[in-house]
Amino acid sequence: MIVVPCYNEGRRLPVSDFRRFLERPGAELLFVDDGSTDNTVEVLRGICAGSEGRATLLECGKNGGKAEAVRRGMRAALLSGAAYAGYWDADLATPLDDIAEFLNVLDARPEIDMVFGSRVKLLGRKVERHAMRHYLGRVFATAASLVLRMAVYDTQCGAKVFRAVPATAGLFDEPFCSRWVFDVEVFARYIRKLGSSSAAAARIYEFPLMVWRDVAGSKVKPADFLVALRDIVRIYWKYMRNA
Ligand SMILES: Nc1nc2c(ncn2[C@@H]2O[C@H](COP(=O)(O)OP(=O)(O)O)[C@@H](O)[C@H]2O)c(=O)[nH]1
Ligand SMILES: [Mg+2]
Repeated sequence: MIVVPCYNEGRRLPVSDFRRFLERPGAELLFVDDGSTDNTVEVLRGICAGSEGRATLLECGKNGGKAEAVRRGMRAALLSGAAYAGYWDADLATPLDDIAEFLNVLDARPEIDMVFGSRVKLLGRKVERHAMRHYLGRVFATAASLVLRMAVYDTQCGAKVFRAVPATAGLFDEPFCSRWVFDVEVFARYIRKLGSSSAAAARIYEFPLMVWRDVAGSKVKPADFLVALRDIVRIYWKYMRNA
Protein backbone atom coordinates (compact mmCIF):
# COMPACT_ATOMS: atom_id res chain seq x y z
CA MET A 1 0.00 0.00 0.00
CA ILE A 2 1.36 3.41 -1.02
CA VAL A 3 0.53 6.55 0.97
CA VAL A 4 0.20 9.78 -1.02
CA PRO A 5 0.21 12.96 1.13
CA CYS A 6 -1.82 15.74 -0.49
CA TYR A 7 -2.14 19.39 0.37
CA ASN A 8 -3.77 21.71 -2.16
CA GLU A 9 -2.84 19.40 -5.03
CA GLY A 10 -6.11 19.81 -6.96
CA ARG A 11 -4.39 21.35 -9.96
CA ARG A 12 -1.18 19.29 -9.83
CA LEU A 13 -2.46 15.74 -9.27
CA PRO A 14 -1.72 13.56 -12.33
CA VAL A 15 -5.11 11.82 -12.12
CA SER A 16 -4.74 9.59 -15.18
CA ASP A 17 -1.35 8.28 -13.96
CA PHE A 18 -2.93 7.27 -10.64
CA ARG A 19 -5.87 5.62 -12.42
CA ARG A 20 -3.53 3.64 -14.67
CA PHE A 21 -1.46 2.54 -11.67
CA LEU A 22 -4.60 1.23 -9.91
CA GLU A 23 -5.31 -1.13 -12.80
CA ARG A 24 -2.23 -3.17 -11.89
CA PRO A 25 -2.75 -6.34 -9.87
CA GLY A 26 -2.22 -5.73 -6.16
CA ALA A 27 -1.94 -1.94 -6.45
CA GLU A 28 -3.27 -0.08 -3.40
CA LEU A 29 -3.18 3.66 -2.67
CA LEU A 30 -4.01 5.57 0.49
CA PHE A 31 -4.39 9.30 -0.16
CA VAL A 32 -4.07 11.54 2.90
CA ASP A 33 -5.69 14.92 2.47
CA ASP A 34 -4.46 17.44 4.96
CA GLY A 35 -7.11 20.14 5.19
CA SER A 36 -6.72 21.29 1.59
CA THR A 37 -8.56 24.51 0.81
CA ASP A 38 -8.88 23.84 -2.94
CA ASN A 39 -10.71 21.00 -4.75
CA THR A 40 -8.18 18.29 -3.78
CA VAL A 41 -10.76 16.27 -1.84
CA GLU A 42 -13.18 16.15 -4.79
CA VAL A 43 -10.39 15.10 -7.16
CA LEU A 44 -9.27 12.37 -4.74
CA ARG A 45 -12.84 11.15 -4.18
CA GLY A 46 -13.16 10.84 -7.95
CA ILE A 47 -10.06 8.62 -8.13
CA CYS A 48 -11.23 6.49 -5.20
CA ALA A 49 -14.79 6.10 -6.55
CA GLY A 50 -13.60 4.33 -9.67
CA SER A 51 -11.06 2.12 -7.93
CA GLU A 52 -13.19 -0.71 -6.50
CA GLY A 53 -11.75 -0.19 -3.02
CA ARG A 54 -8.10 -0.17 -4.08
CA ALA A 55 -7.74 3.55 -3.42
CA THR A 56 -8.91 5.07 -0.16
CA LEU A 57 -8.91 8.57 1.26
CA LEU A 58 -7.97 9.56 4.79
CA GLU A 59 -9.02 13.12 5.65
CA CYS A 60 -7.07 14.87 8.39
CA GLY A 61 -9.36 17.90 8.59
CA LYS A 62 -6.94 20.56 9.78
CA ASN A 63 -3.58 21.09 8.04
CA GLY A 64 -0.86 19.47 10.12
CA GLY A 65 2.00 19.27 7.58
CA LYS A 66 3.46 16.53 5.39
CA ALA A 67 5.23 14.72 8.25
CA GLU A 68 2.06 14.18 10.25
CA ALA A 69 0.03 13.21 7.18
CA VAL A 70 2.64 10.65 6.09
CA ARG A 71 2.88 9.38 9.66
CA ARG A 72 -0.85 8.74 9.94
CA GLY A 73 -1.00 7.11 6.53
CA MET A 74 2.07 4.93 7.09
CA ARG A 75 0.89 3.79 10.51
CA ALA A 76 -2.35 2.61 8.90
CA ALA A 77 -0.55 1.09 5.89
CA LEU A 78 1.91 -0.90 8.03
CA LEU A 79 -1.00 -2.28 10.06
CA SER A 80 -3.17 -3.02 7.01
CA GLY A 81 -1.79 -6.50 6.44
CA ALA A 82 -0.12 -5.47 3.16
CA ALA A 83 3.40 -6.91 2.75
CA TYR A 84 4.82 -3.49 1.83
CA ALA A 85 4.01 0.09 2.77
CA GLY A 86 5.50 3.21 1.27
CA TYR A 87 4.98 6.88 0.57
CA TRP A 88 5.14 8.79 -2.67
CA ASP A 89 4.90 12.53 -3.46
CA ALA A 90 1.60 13.45 -5.12
CA ASP A 91 3.25 15.45 -7.93
CA LEU A 92 4.84 12.21 -9.22
CA ALA A 93 8.27 13.81 -9.44
CA THR A 94 9.23 10.11 -9.19
CA PRO A 95 7.05 8.13 -11.64
CA LEU A 96 4.73 5.48 -10.15
CA ASP A 97 6.38 2.88 -12.43
CA ASP A 98 9.33 2.84 -10.03
CA ILE A 99 7.24 1.21 -7.30
CA ALA A 100 7.49 -2.11 -9.16
CA GLU A 101 11.29 -1.69 -9.36
CA PHE A 102 11.50 -1.02 -5.62
CA LEU A 103 9.40 -4.12 -4.89
CA ASN A 104 11.70 -6.19 -7.14
CA VAL A 105 14.59 -5.21 -4.87
CA LEU A 106 12.65 -6.22 -1.74
CA ASP A 107 11.70 -9.55 -3.35
CA ALA A 108 15.25 -10.33 -4.49
CA ARG A 109 17.02 -9.22 -1.29
CA PRO A 110 15.31 -10.60 1.84
CA GLU A 111 17.78 -8.80 4.14
CA ILE A 112 16.62 -5.38 2.86
CA ASP A 113 13.84 -3.66 4.85
CA MET A 114 13.60 -0.34 3.01
CA VAL A 115 14.11 0.91 -0.55
CA PHE A 116 14.49 4.67 -1.04
CA GLY A 117 14.66 6.65 -4.25
CA SER A 118 17.94 8.52 -4.69
CA ARG A 119 18.37 11.43 -7.09
CA VAL A 120 21.87 10.86 -8.45
CA LYS A 121 22.61 12.93 -11.53
CA LEU A 122 24.41 10.33 -13.64
CA LEU A 123 24.93 10.52 -17.40
CA GLY A 124 22.25 8.56 -19.23
CA ARG A 125 19.55 9.38 -16.68
CA LYS A 126 17.02 12.19 -16.53
CA VAL A 127 17.37 13.63 -13.06
CA GLU A 128 16.38 17.28 -13.43
CA ARG A 129 16.75 19.35 -10.29
CA HIS A 130 17.13 23.10 -9.94
CA ALA A 131 20.82 23.84 -9.30
CA MET A 132 20.11 25.61 -6.01
CA ARG A 133 18.04 22.73 -4.63
CA HIS A 134 20.66 20.26 -5.82
CA TYR A 135 23.48 22.02 -3.95
CA LEU A 136 21.41 22.71 -0.82
CA GLY A 137 20.43 19.05 -1.00
CA ARG A 138 24.09 17.98 -1.07
CA VAL A 139 24.87 20.13 1.98
CA PHE A 140 21.85 18.73 3.78
CA ALA A 141 22.62 15.09 2.92
CA THR A 142 26.17 15.55 4.21
CA ALA A 143 24.88 16.97 7.51
CA ALA A 144 22.33 14.16 7.78
CA SER A 145 24.99 11.51 7.09
CA LEU A 146 27.20 12.91 9.86
CA VAL A 147 24.33 12.94 12.35
CA LEU A 148 23.16 9.43 11.41
CA ARG A 149 26.73 8.06 11.13
CA MET A 150 25.63 6.43 7.90
CA ALA A 151 26.52 7.62 4.38
CA VAL A 152 23.14 8.38 2.79
CA TYR A 153 23.22 10.09 -0.60
CA ASP A 154 19.66 11.40 -0.60
CA THR A 155 17.47 11.39 2.50
CA GLN A 156 14.76 13.68 1.10
CA CYS A 157 13.44 11.98 -2.01
CA GLY A 158 9.68 11.56 -1.56
CA ALA A 159 9.63 7.97 -2.86
CA LYS A 160 10.17 5.29 -0.21
CA VAL A 161 8.96 1.71 0.33
CA PHE A 162 9.23 -0.34 3.54
CA ARG A 163 8.76 -4.04 4.14
CA ALA A 164 6.02 -4.58 6.74
CA VAL A 165 8.02 -6.60 9.30
CA PRO A 166 8.67 -6.26 13.06
CA ALA A 167 11.83 -4.18 12.38
CA THR A 168 9.78 -1.47 10.65
CA ALA A 169 6.64 -1.76 12.81
CA GLY A 170 6.25 1.23 15.08
CA LEU A 171 8.52 3.57 13.06
CA PHE A 172 5.53 5.85 12.46
CA ASP A 173 3.79 5.49 15.83
CA GLU A 174 5.03 8.63 17.57
CA PRO A 175 4.64 12.18 16.19
CA PHE A 176 7.82 13.56 14.58
CA CYS A 177 9.86 16.38 16.13
CA SER A 178 10.88 17.56 12.63
CA ARG A 179 8.75 19.31 10.01
CA TRP A 180 10.16 18.57 6.55
CA VAL A 181 13.03 16.24 7.34
CA PHE A 182 11.00 13.55 9.07
CA ASP A 183 12.65 11.11 6.64
CA VAL A 184 15.88 11.60 8.60
CA GLU A 185 13.93 10.99 11.81
CA VAL A 186 12.64 7.70 10.37
CA PHE A 187 16.27 6.66 9.72
CA ALA A 188 17.19 7.66 13.30
CA ARG A 189 14.31 5.62 14.74
CA TYR A 190 15.33 2.62 12.67
CA ILE A 191 18.95 2.95 13.85
CA ARG A 192 17.74 3.13 17.45
CA LYS A 193 15.61 0.04 16.89
CA LEU A 194 18.42 -2.04 15.33
CA GLY A 195 21.01 -0.80 17.82
CA SER A 196 23.59 0.75 15.45
CA SER A 197 24.04 2.74 12.28
CA SER A 198 25.97 -0.09 10.63
CA ALA A 199 23.20 -2.62 11.35
CA ALA A 200 20.67 -0.22 9.83
CA ALA A 201 22.85 0.60 6.80
CA ALA A 202 23.04 -3.12 5.95
CA ARG A 203 19.25 -3.25 5.57
CA ILE A 204 18.61 -0.07 3.56
CA TYR A 205 18.85 0.15 -0.24
CA GLU A 206 19.14 3.47 -2.08
CA PHE A 207 17.72 3.09 -5.56
CA PRO A 208 19.25 5.49 -8.13
CA LEU A 209 16.26 6.79 -10.07
CA MET A 210 16.27 6.79 -13.88
CA VAL A 211 13.90 9.76 -14.04
CA TRP A 212 13.15 12.53 -11.55
CA ARG A 213 11.88 16.02 -12.23
CA ASP A 214 11.29 19.11 -10.12
CA VAL A 215 7.57 19.69 -10.56
CA ALA A 216 6.57 23.36 -10.35
CA GLY A 217 4.37 24.39 -7.43
CA SER A 218 6.55 23.10 -4.56
CA LYS A 219 5.43 24.06 -1.06
CA VAL A 220 9.01 24.07 0.25
CA LYS A 221 10.39 27.62 0.59
CA PRO A 222 14.07 28.67 0.70
CA ALA A 223 13.75 29.52 4.43
CA ASP A 224 12.77 25.89 5.05
CA PHE A 225 16.44 24.98 4.53
CA LEU A 226 17.15 26.67 7.88
CA VAL A 227 14.23 24.86 9.52
CA ALA A 228 15.70 21.63 8.11
CA LEU A 229 19.10 22.32 9.69
CA ARG A 230 17.42 23.13 13.02
CA ASP A 231 15.51 19.87 12.83
CA ILE A 232 18.71 17.92 12.10
CA VAL A 233 20.09 19.24 15.39
CA ARG A 234 16.87 18.21 17.15
CA ILE A 235 17.13 14.73 15.69
CA TYR A 236 20.75 14.44 16.83
CA TRP A 237 19.76 15.52 20.32
CA LYS A 238 16.77 13.22 20.59
CA TYR A 239 18.05 10.03 18.96
CA MET A 240 21.79 10.01 18.21
CA ARG A 241 23.57 11.85 21.04
CA ASN A 242 23.87 8.75 23.25
CA ALA A 243 23.75 6.20 20.45
N1 LIG B 1 -0.48 16.11 3.80
C1 LIG B 1 0.32 17.13 3.49
N2 LIG B 1 1.08 16.98 2.44
C2 LIG B 1 1.87 18.00 2.11
C3 LIG B 1 1.94 19.21 2.82
N3 LIG B 1 2.84 20.01 2.21
C4 LIG B 1 3.32 19.29 1.17
N4 LIG B 1 2.71 18.09 1.09
C5 LIG B 1 2.88 17.00 0.13
O1 LIG B 1 4.22 16.63 0.11
C6 LIG B 1 4.59 16.21 -1.19
C7 LIG B 1 5.81 16.99 -1.68
O2 LIG B 1 5.47 18.36 -1.72
P1 LIG B 1 6.20 19.37 -2.71
O3 LIG B 1 5.57 20.70 -2.44
O4 LIG B 1 6.15 18.84 -4.10
O5 LIG B 1 7.69 19.38 -2.15
P2 LIG B 1 9.07 19.17 -2.91
O6 LIG B 1 8.85 18.17 -4.00
O7 LIG B 1 9.99 18.68 -1.84
O8 LIG B 1 9.43 20.50 -3.42
C8 LIG B 1 3.35 16.41 -2.05
O9 LIG B 1 2.69 15.16 -2.13
C9 LIG B 1 2.56 17.43 -1.27
O10 LIG B 1 1.18 17.39 -1.50
C10 LIG B 1 1.10 19.35 3.96
O11 LIG B 1 1.06 20.37 4.65
N5 LIG B 1 0.32 18.26 4.25
MG1 LIG C 1 7.60 18.07 -5.49
